Amino acid sequence: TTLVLATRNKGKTREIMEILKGYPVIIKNLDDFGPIPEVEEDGETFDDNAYKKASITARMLGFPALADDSGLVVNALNGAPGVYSARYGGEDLDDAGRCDLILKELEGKEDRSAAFECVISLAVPTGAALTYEGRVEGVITETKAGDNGFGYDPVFYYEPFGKTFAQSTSEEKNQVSHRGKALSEMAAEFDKVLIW
Ligand code: ITT
Repeated sequence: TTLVLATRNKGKTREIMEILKGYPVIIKNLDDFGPIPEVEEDGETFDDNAYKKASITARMLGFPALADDSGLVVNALNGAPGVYSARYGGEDLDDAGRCDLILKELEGKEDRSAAFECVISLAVPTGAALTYEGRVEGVITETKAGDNGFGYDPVFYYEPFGKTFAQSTSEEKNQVSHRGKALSEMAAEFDKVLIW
């Protein structure tokens, strides 16, 4: 079975490939198909965006497609950046800039609890899809720490590890992460997935 990863995010791609290593699928990336139009992410939930990315890609390319929509949910910020995690603070900020913005917005706030959430949508070319979800809770640090991972990992402190996700190895992170959980749920019913 061929599976197209419907993402342009390199950090996600790396983690998804690592997690699915050993499963009987041939993974293709969007870049393998040459120039194709961007899918506009205008949904209000992770679910909407994941389904949209997976189903449009599967229809367009004629292969099953897997999309990941995910983000950081900060309680003291009423759930922000949430579905806007990738572009929070505007197009000019990079990952480090977005981490700094979160730290600034949490200055003086007592509640630093947060979670990463992930919805994986697996769609076939007809548009039918299966959905898997994962969530992991953590605490926003006072300063950035660590160089591994991507996105908000340097400010996401995972208490059971006693360090941030950016200070963890990818094996450690994948064991407990929102993405790791959603994908292992998918892997648990891979037989169903494979007959598609
Ligand atoms: P695609 O839509 O092409 O997959 P994207 O980066 O636009 O890429 P999202 O809209 O799902 O994807 O945005 C998710 C953002 O949430 C991502 O850019 C990170 O900033 C953040 N994020 C998600 N998972 C993360 C993780 O495991 N560690 C750190 N940050 C994460």
